[in-house]
Amino acid sequence: LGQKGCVIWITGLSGSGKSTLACTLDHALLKRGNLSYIIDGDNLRHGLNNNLGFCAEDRTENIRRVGEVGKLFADAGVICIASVISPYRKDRDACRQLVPPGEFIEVHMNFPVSLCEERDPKGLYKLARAGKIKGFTGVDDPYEAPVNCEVVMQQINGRCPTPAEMACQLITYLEERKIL
Ligand code: GGZ
Repeated sequence: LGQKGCVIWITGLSGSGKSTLACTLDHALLKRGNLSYIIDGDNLRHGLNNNLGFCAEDRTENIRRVGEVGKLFADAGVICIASVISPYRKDRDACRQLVPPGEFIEVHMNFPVSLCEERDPKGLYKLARAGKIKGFTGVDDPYEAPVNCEVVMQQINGRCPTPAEMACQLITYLEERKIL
């Protein structure tokens, strides 16, 4: 395959662009002949994790399962792109411990909640502000930002990088680390 299995763990608020980046990266990898697979919080919650909600215990269990599935893909030599809010640091760190050193690449979508709320692609912030969704991350539920993650995505001179630019940055990172 010309690649090493790994887990690219994209963490950040709802509306921060995780899924879009995952999709763009997935396509870019496919185009260069690599094998990748996206596990998305939203998708897994319809199947494997359909018994879980959004209380702290359920989020922790959701992330544990995503981490274990990611480990299986990485073991199989696949570049697994996990796209989940994963709001708790200890849960992300536990997932990191599941794979060999260097094979867990944590990517923080570090965009202000105000920006994510402006985008509000599914209207969920609106519902959360209106009190119709309780315990919404970034509104009335915590998000613990990574402290020492591999890659941080953020605004530069007030401008957000495009999904293509971010995917490109990640591919360069993977090439430098000899994963690609
Ligand atoms: C956060 C919520 C909530 C609450 C529903 N808090 O933007 P989306 O819609 O498509 O992605 C969010 C998704 C989050 O699922 P995760 O599995 O990534 O969450 S976690 O890592 O915390 O387990 C959002 C939607 O589910 N959603 N209710 N209360 N996001």
